[in-house]
Amino acid sequence: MVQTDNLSAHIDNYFGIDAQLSSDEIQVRDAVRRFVDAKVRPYAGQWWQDGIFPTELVPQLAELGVFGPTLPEQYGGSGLSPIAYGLMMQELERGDSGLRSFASVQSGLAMYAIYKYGSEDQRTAYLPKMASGEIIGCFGLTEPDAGSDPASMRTVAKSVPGGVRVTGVKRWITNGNLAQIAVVWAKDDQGVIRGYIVPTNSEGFIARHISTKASMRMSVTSELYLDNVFVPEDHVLVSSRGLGSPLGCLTQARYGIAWGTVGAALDCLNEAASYAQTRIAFGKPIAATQLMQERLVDMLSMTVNMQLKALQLGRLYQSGSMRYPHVSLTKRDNARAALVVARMAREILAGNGISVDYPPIRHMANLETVDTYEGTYEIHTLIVGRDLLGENAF
Ligand code: TGC
Ligand code: FAD
Repeated sequence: MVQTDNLSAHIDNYFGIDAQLSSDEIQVRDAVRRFVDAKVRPYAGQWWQDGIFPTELVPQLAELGVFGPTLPEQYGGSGLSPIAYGLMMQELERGDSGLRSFASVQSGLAMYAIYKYGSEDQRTAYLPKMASGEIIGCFGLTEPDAGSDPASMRTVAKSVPGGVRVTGVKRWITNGNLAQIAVVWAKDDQGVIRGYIVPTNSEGFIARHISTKASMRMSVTSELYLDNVFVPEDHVLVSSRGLGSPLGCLTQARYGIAWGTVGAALDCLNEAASYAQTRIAFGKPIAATQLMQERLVDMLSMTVNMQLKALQLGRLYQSGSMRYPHVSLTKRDNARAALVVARMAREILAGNGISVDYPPIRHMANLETVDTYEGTYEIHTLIVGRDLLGENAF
């Protein structure tokens, strides 16, 4: 029998993934893992139950370089490889999807929007402070009546002398009540979607915390109300134009989710396997029963598939040949597979499995959101279907 102490290493590296990573990538991954093991995993169940995001960890997360890891150092980034970024997300989500979400929104959505579509002045004004966690950002695309189909958004930015006035409602916005700035997407006078950097202390801006979630309880999710909020001209994301701009940001964050979900699956598999080795029923460990072995091998198989797909996606990214349908396929499949693995882990822990004293049910509830946000399973199916068959079936 593999001893419980070695079990995690045995499972994590079952298909020899470590040999495919550079020493820098392993170093980055292990640093985030040590942090999550020491500062997050022991408390995650309680934070989740209480609906608390541990904001005191933000400076330490910044120190680890998780905000803007792939951005150039001149903007406070770490200039890391896409695979190193993915591994960071994996380790954060091993702790909790809400922790990874915080970093995804800060880096992949808010910082990336400013980096990609902002002016040089906007980059230098915001990105270094966002990398250090001094400024928190959120990303407002979804509305109460426009989720999967963001082109139907109603939020408008009307031209006025010196800038625009933004009016509308954004719903389900991660970090909304923590953020100092919101990247808000709205239609201009010509009906073109553009991005606006909106300080959250602007007159007419209100963030309302959504407290009824039974998923992602460690993450802060909000509704943003913008009532005629004045946004000066120099806060418009200069090169943003059309739906492709916010969707370009989503590609970055979806890439992070494709990796993050591997971490949630690994945590569930590790927990279930070690539980099965020590839980006695009918005079022997449940790991010694054929049915439990089949279940754990199925979980391992799904997790290995997730790892390999994330790694190949990272290689495509690194070589410049990643296209957004590749990201959709991986986000779709890995989020769904992680959800299945988490449910199976919950079953193996049985009665104990329904308690947040153990991670599987927390991951399972979180992964319902992960399967939905950044494009639902169905939307990613249709994105890939269109790419495969050349027919738009939305
Ligand atoms: P469509 O005609 O397909 O596209 C419009 C333009 O955008 C381009 N494009 C993309 N570019 C980059 N990355 C992508 N993923 C892109 N997808 C499309 C496309 O080439 C086109 O460019 P151009 O130059 O031809 O104009 O637009 P559509 O209206 O048919 O809709 C497409 C659809 C359904 C795929 C899209 O609207 C979609 O992805 N819907 C899902 C919405 C979504 O994912 N929302 C996420 C909100 S943010 C969030 O959930 C954060 S959670 C964060 C966390 O906590 O981790
Ligand atoms: P709908 O669009 O109403 O979809 C309802 C159902 O219909 C889904 O099952 C969908 O797959 C299906 N459907 C829709 N169209 C089709 C079709 N053509 N064919 C087949 N099926 C279809 N958004 C942000 O902008 N920023 C954030 O930070 C953010 N964070 C989030 C955090 C959490 C905790 C959650 C839950 C959501 C967050 N979202 C955020 C919003 C998220 O991206 C949306 O919930 C998601 O895109 C789906 O939109 P919807 O909920 O309006 O579902």
